[in-house]
Amino acid sequence: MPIALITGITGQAGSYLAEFLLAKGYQVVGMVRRSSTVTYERIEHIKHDLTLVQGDLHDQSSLVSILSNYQPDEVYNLAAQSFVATSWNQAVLTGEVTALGVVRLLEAIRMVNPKIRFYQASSSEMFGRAPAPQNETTPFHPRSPYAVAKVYGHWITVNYRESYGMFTVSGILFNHESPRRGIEFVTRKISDGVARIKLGLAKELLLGNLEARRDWGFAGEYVEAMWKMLQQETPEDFVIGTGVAHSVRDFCEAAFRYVGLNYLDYVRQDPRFMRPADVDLLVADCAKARQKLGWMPKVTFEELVAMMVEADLKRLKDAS
Ligand code: NAP
Ligand code: G4F
Repeated sequence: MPIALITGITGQAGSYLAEFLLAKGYQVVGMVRRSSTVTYERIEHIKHDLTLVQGDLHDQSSLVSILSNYQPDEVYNLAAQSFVATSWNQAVLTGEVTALGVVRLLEAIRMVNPKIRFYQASSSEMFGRAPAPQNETTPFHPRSPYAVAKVYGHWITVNYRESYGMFTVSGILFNHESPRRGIEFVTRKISDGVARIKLGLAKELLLGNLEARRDWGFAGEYVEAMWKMLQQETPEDFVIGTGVAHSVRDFCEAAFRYVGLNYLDYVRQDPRFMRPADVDLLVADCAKARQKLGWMPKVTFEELVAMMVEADLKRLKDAS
């Protein structure tokens, strides 16, 4: 039975990846960090099939122990301080976890077993201002401390491949969303806001930049691409997205329309949610992934919006 270690297993993508790998017959080891309250909400339903171990990307020796004790064949590094807005307020912490955390893990792998296959969760945020559509050869122009940290994570992953011949790959994923998305990210903030307004629990929805455009796909499908990257004969980096961009305004329009409301009656702009530097347009050219991985997303933008609004309506109704 192959063994996979997932860092960030309690996060949105980690939970879907764990489900996917369990279904493929893997033993799934999940690294979780110690906190005063348990954050297993997204993996509660599969918790008994997982091996959960304490560790932290800040702590090198915890990484070495986990690798030595469990001897994984594959490591998926999904852990990060992943919220772009927070990266301006906690720039050093973001660098420690999202950038240096990657090299701590790579060093641990190099020491324990350099044959382990390694996946790094890189981000389309690295492209920042680069002209769209973006692919594997597009130069990076990061626009936030988070994106700068991810650029380090990307290049150190490439560097360990080139320096030591290790099987390390960087998956450059565009925004992926789901009902499990953290509540502070814009899509989930909108789906939750729409559900609250529809159920009479809120009157308005405060947002920042409505004109930013993103390539939004369904997280549940993107984890297969991560796995496929580690099954290739040779390690290479891949861009993963849908190839279609929508604005935050489009997302609002579609989400409110889904429940029979007009977003213009409820959405207000609030400068508190504007960023010091934003990214205007991200859209993937994922021709390489289509050709070499045979990966194509199926869930459309409209289906994603509906899925998220439905889930929030149900959650709030069940809670009342
Ligand atoms: P997420 O929901 O924010 O999950 C982040 C995970 O990292 C959580 O499990 C969190 O643990 C863990 N973590 C944070 N700091 C840690 C530390 N110091 N040590 C160990 N674990 C730590 O993120 P996501 O949306 O699933 O994204 C997964 C990865 O893909 C991230 O690296 C993100 O930057 C990257 N990415 C995401 C997208 C996207 O659109 N979602 C696109 C491109 C790249 P707690 O539960 O304890 O907080
Ligand atoms: O949902 P967001 O916070 O996601 P962002 O910044 O694109 O980052 C996400 O995707 C990246 C991949 O490209 C990941 F690497 C990263 O970890 C994360 O998962 O914001 C999307 C857009 C931004 O332009 C933001 O300015 O929405 C705009 N926005 C407008 N109003 C807002 C809001 N974003 C948030 N979070 N909250 C608002 O009220």
